[in-house]
Amino acid sequence: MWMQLLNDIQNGSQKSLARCISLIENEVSGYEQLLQSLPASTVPVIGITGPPGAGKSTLVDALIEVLVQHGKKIAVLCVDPSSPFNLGALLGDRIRMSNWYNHPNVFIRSLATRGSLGGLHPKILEIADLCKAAPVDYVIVETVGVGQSEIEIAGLADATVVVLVPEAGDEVQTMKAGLMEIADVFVVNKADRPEADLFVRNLRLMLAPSFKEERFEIAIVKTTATEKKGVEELWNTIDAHLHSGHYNQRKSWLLAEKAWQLIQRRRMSDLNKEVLKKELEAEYNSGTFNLYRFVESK
Ligand SMILES: Nc1nc2c(ncn2[C@@H]2O[C@H](COP(=O)(O)OP(=O)(O)OP(=O)(O)O)[C@@H](O)[C@H]2O)c(=O)[nH]1
Ligand SMILES: [Mg+2]
Repeated sequence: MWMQLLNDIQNGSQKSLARCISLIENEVSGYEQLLQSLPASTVPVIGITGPPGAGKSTLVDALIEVLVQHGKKIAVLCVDPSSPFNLGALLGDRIRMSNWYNHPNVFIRSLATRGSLGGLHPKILEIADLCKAAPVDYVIVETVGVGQSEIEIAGLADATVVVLVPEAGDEVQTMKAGLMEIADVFVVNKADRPEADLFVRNLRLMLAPSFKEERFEIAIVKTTATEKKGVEELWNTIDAHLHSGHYNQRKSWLLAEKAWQLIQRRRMSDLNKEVLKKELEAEYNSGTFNLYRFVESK
């Protein structure tokens, strides 16, 4: 089943891709072998992040249009932190909001974080890797920038786009350093608001010190996503970043972290607390019980 699925995905079946993502999310037996069979891929991942309501989804929709016009194929993953206020029905609405849901060159999938603490999504790396096996030119991952997720998106993405809005004027000074540090490209969306130009100037001033650290220059692009303004320029900026040859150090960290988790999981896989309890009980009654020798024997 799995190899057939992978084959279908590689041949462009969106249905198989959708099915396979669900199987991975649910850790259906065999998914690990499938992941091991994935060929190496250089499909770039573009991360779009920023505060809630900044216009990320509207912008992604507009970006898709630009890419489709350029003849590109794209997979889009939207990660929504699940909370009691953000139920499945709402997720459904978000998907339906997109004009591109039924386009043959566009695959869109919404993923709920299912309450995993802080992180983006427990299987985001696996799912992004799977999407990269499909015949797509880019994988776009939209995520709300909150806490831990910033580090993950920055490691996952070959280009990280941080979307801000002019209202955040005061907020920007105190904004979580996290979002500022990960940006390869800044977008000031809702540029139809009068404060936009001032905000861009302030942002530029704020970013100035980082030039001294010989960091490559971080681009700032103004967009009005609802009117699709600035979106072509945004794409050119992202594309330029992808071609800049800038190596994303964060990727190594994310991969190391993930490898660490997977190795830990594999090494622990034969350990079962029920069994441990029984073994401990047996030893405990032997009269020579020592917890630390017991652990050493494992
Ligand atoms: N005025 C104006 N409104 C915008 C613009 N872009 C998006 N919006 C509006 O902002 C609201 C939020 O847009 P979304 O695209 O859902 O924002 P988001 O960042 O994806 O939101 P979350 O996924 O909930 O974090 C919507 O009502 C959009 O119509 C813009 O350029 N100008
Ligand atoms: Mg959104």
